Amino acid sequence: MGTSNWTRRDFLKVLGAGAAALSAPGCKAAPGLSGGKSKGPNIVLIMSDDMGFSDIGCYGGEIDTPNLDALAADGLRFTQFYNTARCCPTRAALMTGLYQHQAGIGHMMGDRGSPGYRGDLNNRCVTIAEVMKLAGYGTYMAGKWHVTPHTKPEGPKYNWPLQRGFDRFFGTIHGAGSFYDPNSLTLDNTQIPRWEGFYYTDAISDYAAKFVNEHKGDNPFFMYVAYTAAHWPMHALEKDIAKYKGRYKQGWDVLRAERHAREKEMGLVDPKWELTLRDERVPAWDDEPLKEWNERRMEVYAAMVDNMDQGIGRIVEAIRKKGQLDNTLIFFLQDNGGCAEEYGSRGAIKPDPSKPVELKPMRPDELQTRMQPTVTRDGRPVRTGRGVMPGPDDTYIAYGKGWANASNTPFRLYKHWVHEGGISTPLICHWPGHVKKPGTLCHDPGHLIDIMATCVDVAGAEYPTTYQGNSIQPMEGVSLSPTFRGKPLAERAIYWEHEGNRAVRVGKWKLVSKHPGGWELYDLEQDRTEMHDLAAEHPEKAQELKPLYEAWADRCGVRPLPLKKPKKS
Ligand SMILES: [Ca+2]
Repeated sequence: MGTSNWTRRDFLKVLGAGAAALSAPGCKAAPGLSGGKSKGPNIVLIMSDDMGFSDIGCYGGEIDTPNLDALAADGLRFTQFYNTARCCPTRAALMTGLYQHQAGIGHMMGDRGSPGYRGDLNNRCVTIAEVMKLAGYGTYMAGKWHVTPHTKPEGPKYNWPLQRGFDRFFGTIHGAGSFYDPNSLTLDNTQIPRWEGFYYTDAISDYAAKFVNEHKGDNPFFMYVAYTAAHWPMHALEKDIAKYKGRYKQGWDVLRAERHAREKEMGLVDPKWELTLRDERVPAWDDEPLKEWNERRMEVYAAMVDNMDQGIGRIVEAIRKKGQLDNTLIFFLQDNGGCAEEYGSRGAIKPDPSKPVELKPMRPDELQTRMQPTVTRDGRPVRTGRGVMPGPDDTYIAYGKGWANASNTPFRLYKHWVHEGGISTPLICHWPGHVKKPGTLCHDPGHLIDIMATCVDVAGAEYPTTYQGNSIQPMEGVSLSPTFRGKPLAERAIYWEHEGNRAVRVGKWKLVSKHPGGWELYDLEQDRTEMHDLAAEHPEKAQELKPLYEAWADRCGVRPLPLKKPKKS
């Protein structure tokens, strides 16, 4: 790995170098804002897709993320921040400050026949962009939207970013696609074809930096940057993959052990929490027959994250060049845990490489409509299957369970489930002068719903009770700003439901169920890796938490499985 002798000192050195870079001479505090209604800071909310708790450097990963590490060194890192375990629900909760069912997106983009599961943002919620716009902010978005089923070029567009509070938008309406040729690629309200040399992660970074550069006036801006890295397919540029060649030779078992050691060293996880066992469906690395293929899958994954970090560096640089870095609150988080879906990576290689296929190339101006293209622009077949070496545009596969298991070190389960591996995310908060002790950790539990509350708080914005004639549900979260000053958050209950997987956490206690199983109870202070179910030992605690969950589920429109099938409209 070349990282086994990584010490705390090495990490601090990296962080220190980054911090120095960020606060280089010439980077003076921004002048006070004048003009716009809000005197609040700029807010940049960056989220990545399908990554585990331990992937980035400042959370124990070996992937090079110097720009995120620098933000962490100068900011605050949460060790117990939570998402909803899945793409669409996370985006719905993040954007609205409500639980996803309250915003209409309890599952994915299909209509499951009840208000909590319409698969489309409802009109009883507002987005952060809508609230910030009311406060006088410029509002920009680059990246993946994924909170409406209407992804076609001609709409309907009532729930596209420009209709939900953003002044400018570049990105994709749909939730997944090729990084070289994504479907539903959109500029403002118009779908566009990809251009020559296109790579989606770079395009998101460049548009975000461009929006920073083009922002005019004295009013602050809110920008949402939603990367699709490192969601499948494993697509990365050769220059970025080259850096990771051979880095995963020792396999997922060693990787998990190394990441766990660094997490303990950095104080991110408690040494008394046992490292979870390897997923029983994953072979020991020594027994894995396709080592070269598996190494390549992880090399590409790492390269995708690396490229995103480079782009975050360019966005931060654009803000710094404007003299606005000290006046900008930057968040970084991830939308769900590492993804064990073996998308495109099972079975024989298709189409069969030994049998030539004749495919029609796509016109340069043709809109891409397929999540998984069958053909590259120049007419080569896009291949899936076990053994396809990922990276280039004619492949479409996932990185697989073994690496997802390592991404989620030291926790259990994955994207979809609400055990800690599915819902735990890094949260970095960077705001010079306001985060009082740079480089520190906050161990208070927090949730996506808190981002809206924090934005409203720091911007001095008003969260509306009615919007465009509709009455708006009160926000569910709390402002995280006390934690910037080293103050604790008040204890409260936090809830999850996704695909019948359920949980409630109050303080150190978490009651959790993996559908269709029963309730398990964990003391997260002693055992955050959920290795020792205390439901039988502490039935009174389980009995205390169960009605809390049920009351929440009832209040927020959560329905038990099976949900109805999507209806044809
Ligand atoms: Ca995701």
